[in-house]
Amino acid sequence: MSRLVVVSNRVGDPRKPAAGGLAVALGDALAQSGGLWFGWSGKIVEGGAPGEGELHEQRSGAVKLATIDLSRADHDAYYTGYSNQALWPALHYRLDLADFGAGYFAGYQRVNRLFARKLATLLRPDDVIWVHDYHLIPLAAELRALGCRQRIGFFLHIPLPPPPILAAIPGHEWLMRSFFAYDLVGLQTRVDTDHFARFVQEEANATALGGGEFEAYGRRVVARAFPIGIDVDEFRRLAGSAESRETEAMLRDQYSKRRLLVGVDRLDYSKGLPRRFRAFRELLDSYPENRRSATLIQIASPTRETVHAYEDLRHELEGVAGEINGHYGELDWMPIRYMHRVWARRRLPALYCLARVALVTPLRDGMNLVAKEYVAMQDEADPGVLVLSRFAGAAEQMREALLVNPYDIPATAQAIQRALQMPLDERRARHAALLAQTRAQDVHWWRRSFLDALAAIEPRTRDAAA
Ligand code: ADQ
Repeated sequence: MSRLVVVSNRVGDPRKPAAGGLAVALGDALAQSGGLWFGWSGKIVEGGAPGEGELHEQRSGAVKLATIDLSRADHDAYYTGYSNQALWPALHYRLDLADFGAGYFAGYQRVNRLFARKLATLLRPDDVIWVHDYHLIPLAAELRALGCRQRIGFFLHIPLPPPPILAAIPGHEWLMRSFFAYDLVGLQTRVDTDHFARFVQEEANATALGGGEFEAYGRRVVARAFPIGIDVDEFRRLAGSAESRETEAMLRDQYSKRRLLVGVDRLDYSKGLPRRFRAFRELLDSYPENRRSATLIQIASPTRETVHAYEDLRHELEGVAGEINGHYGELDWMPIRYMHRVWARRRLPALYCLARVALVTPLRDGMNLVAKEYVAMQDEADPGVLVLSRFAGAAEQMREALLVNPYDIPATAQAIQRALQMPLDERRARHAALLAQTRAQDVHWWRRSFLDALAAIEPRTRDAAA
């Protein structure tokens, strides 16, 4: 069995229960193969030399964790800059928010080169390497330049927009060429895969060889959709934790006379939070029977706070929530409970369990795992209803949710009302289909499908010339 090497910007410790979905998904596969997980340590060295960083190695059971520090200059250009101020907005269709600042691109290249240099010293010839997300698109090209011949796969967790948007990214030719150093490129949805196919054919004159394989720049790559999932049972087990039980008791006590709606997101402009709040206001306005009853609990945990767009969003959201609560609130009822703070993963199941409706209404999302977690936590005999944006990757699989266009605020309000009024039979039928889907294509299915597809690619097809 080949050793699995996972590379991602941040490294999770698979043995820690709070580690999160990716660590849960990859933990078993890493442990079975005595694998290696490589990435940034999370430490920023003030005044450190650009392109340099100390490597730390530690063990977590059978898994080796190798992490590297970043200098302040590298962190700001590679992570805050190019990854989160250029690629994140552009790949979420928000060119208006993208900042292709001077020095960002060079920093991105420099850190990818640094990762490759350090990682190459740890690799064995028959390793299988799996690189994750937009921070590391050029990593395989840098590894190939150092002579690495191992199988390398890449998975993009966020959307890939259509060709006209991709073509607006300065240096997009270089970025696209970088994908061809991989053997397999995994995307979240068929729509993303279609965008990839069109882009490489239109912009790089790639030849489609069938089965998702493309040839360009003298190399071949396979691009396919691998929609990521969750581990349903692992998530349900979290409900037994002390934190979850405590949260559930508190919610039952506080909200027994209310109908709870829930939103759980990182505070990010892609998640459509101001529009979600406006749709909720529209609900209270158009369907007054929900006043003194419907309560929206919105958790929006802080992220990337040094980026201006996030600060603007926070102010906007606080303004909208305050306005709605000021206008509709009563002494004994506040329409919106908005919490801008970090929430422990272990406390989420209780919130999902008690909510009659989940509002998952991003303007654009790679997948959105909150939608799947909500479905996993419903009581099958009396389940709640998922209101899901058609622009979340999850909408491709979760057809039995109430799909909405989050830009259409009255229609979203109408869908929320329908969710609140939905008869038990319909709720059960929709939920049963959603749960079966969430179980069938869970995170282990995702990992196996990707790694099987990577293993099935014949080495001779990598270089078109070979
Ligand atoms: P995210 O943008 O972080 O991830 P999402 O899939 O919604 O989006 O959440 C990932 C995990 O974070 C889930 O387990 C969720 O419970 C947790 N989470 C989100 N908000 C939280 C909060 N406020 N408090 C505590 N936990 C929270 C990126 C892409 C997504 C894609 C995932 C996985 O943007 O589109 O689904 O990667 O590929």
